[in-house]
Amino acid sequence: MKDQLEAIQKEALEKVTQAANLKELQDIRVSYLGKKGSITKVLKGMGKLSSEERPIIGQMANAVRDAITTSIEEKATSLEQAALEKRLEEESIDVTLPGRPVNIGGPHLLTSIVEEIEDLFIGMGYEVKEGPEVETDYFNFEALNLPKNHPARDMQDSFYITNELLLRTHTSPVQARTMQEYEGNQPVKMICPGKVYRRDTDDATHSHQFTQIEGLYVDKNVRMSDLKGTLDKFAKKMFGEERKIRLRPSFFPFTEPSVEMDISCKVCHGEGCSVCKGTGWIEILGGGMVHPKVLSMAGYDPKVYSGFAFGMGPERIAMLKYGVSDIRGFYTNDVRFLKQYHKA
Ligand code: 2NL
Repeated sequence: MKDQLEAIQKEALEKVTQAANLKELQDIRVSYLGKKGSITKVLKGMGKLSSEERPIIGQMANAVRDAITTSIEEKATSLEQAALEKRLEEESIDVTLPGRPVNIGGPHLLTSIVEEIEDLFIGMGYEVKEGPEVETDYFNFEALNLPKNHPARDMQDSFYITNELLLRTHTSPVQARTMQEYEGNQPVKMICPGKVYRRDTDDATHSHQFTQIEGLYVDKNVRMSDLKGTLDKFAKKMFGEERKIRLRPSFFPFTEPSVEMDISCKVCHGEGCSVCKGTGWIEILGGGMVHPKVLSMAGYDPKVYSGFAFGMGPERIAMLKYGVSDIRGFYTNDVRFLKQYHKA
């Protein structure tokens, strides 16, 4: 029996050494240590032994069982370790692999320009106001000294919705609304950026929908020199301190007198070149002193209050500042165009 146990131990330990996986190891456990296993069989035969032999063989059988159990456990641990290492090897992440590029958007050129202009005027104490794009005939025309039958009110030039409603043709109605809201007894210092609409055929310099920023300053003792100083500051901040401005007489129904403002050409500094078409100057906006009728219609007494107003097209400002040659670039949104103007 002693020989038998030794043989079982030797055989079992060899098999454990050779076991390739946990399943095989489990089979070995069952065939040696299980209820019908080799060791159990030996122990069942112990009844035939003498009382002297029985404890010796019993002790030996226990020792063999312990040795096999220990070797199975050790082998199991090493198989599990090997399996884990294999998995870690297979599932390892290559941290040197380049990442997939993420496309980050940025503000549209028109948005940037509008915000830049807003910031300049906010810095001079103006508030930024917005209003409806669908306007009444009254605020879009009547309140701005454009009475019915005025040539600038040609049905052909505006998008009418009904007889009384249209898509605003300028942002001035926002200012007319604000003056009315302030009831003629407090100063107004505001700019109003927004979309405007005109019936026009789109080309490189015209669009049926574009952007306007208008400014209005109404108070006691507001003079033309205030307009000139304000616009000079604006032009220098926007285009460079070396730029000069000039005002030319013009006409708008809502201002009197009316002016158009030019800035000196940055290419030739006023000498005349192809950029400024030989004049040395580039037109950038229009303005003037608010017409007394516009003030009185809004409830301001023109004998007490005076004001200046101006209007500009941010697309034109951006085109001049960045050399954009086609206004449609702002609306077609080709990312190759837009990307050139993303600030870091
Ligand atoms: C231009 C010229 C201008 C105004 C806009 C205005 C508004 C009120 C009263 C008086 Cl409420 N005037 N706005 C005045 C003169 C010119 O815009 O060429 N814009 C692109």
